[in-house]
Amino acid sequence: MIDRIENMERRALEEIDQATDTAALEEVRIRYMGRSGQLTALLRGMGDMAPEDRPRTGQRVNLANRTVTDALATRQRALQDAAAVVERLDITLPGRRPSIGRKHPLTLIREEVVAIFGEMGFTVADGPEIERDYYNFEALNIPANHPARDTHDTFYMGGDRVLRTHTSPVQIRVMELYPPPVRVIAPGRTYRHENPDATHAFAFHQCEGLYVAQGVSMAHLKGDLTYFARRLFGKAVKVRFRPDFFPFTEPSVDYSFSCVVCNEKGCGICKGTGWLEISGAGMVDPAVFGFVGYDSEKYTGYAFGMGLDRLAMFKYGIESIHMFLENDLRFLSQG
Ligand code: FA5
Repeated sequence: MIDRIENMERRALEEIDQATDTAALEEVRIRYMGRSGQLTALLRGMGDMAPEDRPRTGQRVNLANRTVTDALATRQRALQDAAAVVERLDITLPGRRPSIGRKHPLTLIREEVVAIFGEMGFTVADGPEIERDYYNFEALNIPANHPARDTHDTFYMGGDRVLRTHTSPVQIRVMELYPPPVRVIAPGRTYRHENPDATHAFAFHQCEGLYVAQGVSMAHLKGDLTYFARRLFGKAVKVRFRPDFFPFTEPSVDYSFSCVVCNEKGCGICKGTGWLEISGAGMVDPAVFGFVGYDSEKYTGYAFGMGLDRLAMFKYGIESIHMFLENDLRFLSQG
């Protein structure tokens, strides 16, 4: 009798294991545990058994009953979970492409500017965004009481630290470190207390340029910056140099491009003027050479500081400078 029970239990467990869906499992349950199931019949037959056999056989039947009931429940859960996964995993759906992102327009323009000046022999220099007053102002010939400080109001960080208002302090740092000749550009972020409009932001980007050697003249400055404009925008772009003033250059100019977006007809980007101011520039003031110990009788140099955001606006036809730092993916994923 015990053998019969054990065989039946083994068969039941095997069939439970082989059931591949809940309907097949239900059939197994009915076969063994249903009203006329094989195990049910055994349980029922206990009463007809000889009294001396009843305890042992009864125990074994009860054990088989529990084992099969548990196995049925476990298999039922496993089959239901598997069915749920299959429902969730629709293999007919097209795959999802991972988003790998793309370069920010300011990164693109910086790389292009670095490449063009690189061809012209300029290497890249760097300086801190939290700058000392001395480098941002004093050594650039802007003493504490100079009116030029008004247009360069900034965030004062305590002590003599300021958020740099332009990339020009990198000029001083480079000249302190290296004797002439030097030929560097220095792209980076700059800050000013500014009334924001379409072309002015309180955090923006400049690229400084500095070329000091014997015999550098205004003709080099104009030639190199004209070449740069044509490399970036093609031969059609015109450049304009107008007299300007910076305490650290003499003479000084402002450097503008004819608007390639509207062909000088006037648009939102050039504010209807047909021109876009890109950069300040000029011949390095001998007073600046005095701060870094360069001999101004022997060496001359030109410097410029161009707005990278303005260049990118121009190049990609972007109407507001503020889009660069808003991190709107609809803007950043174009192009
Ligand atoms: C300067 O910052 C000088 N350091 C440039 C310079 C360097 C002159 C070396 C001579 C020699 P300016 O304030 O004009 O100059 O700024 C230079 C350029 O930075 C501007 O032509 C413009 O393109 C950009 N710029 C200035 N202020 C902002 C601003 N708030 N938002 C966006 N771009 C700006």
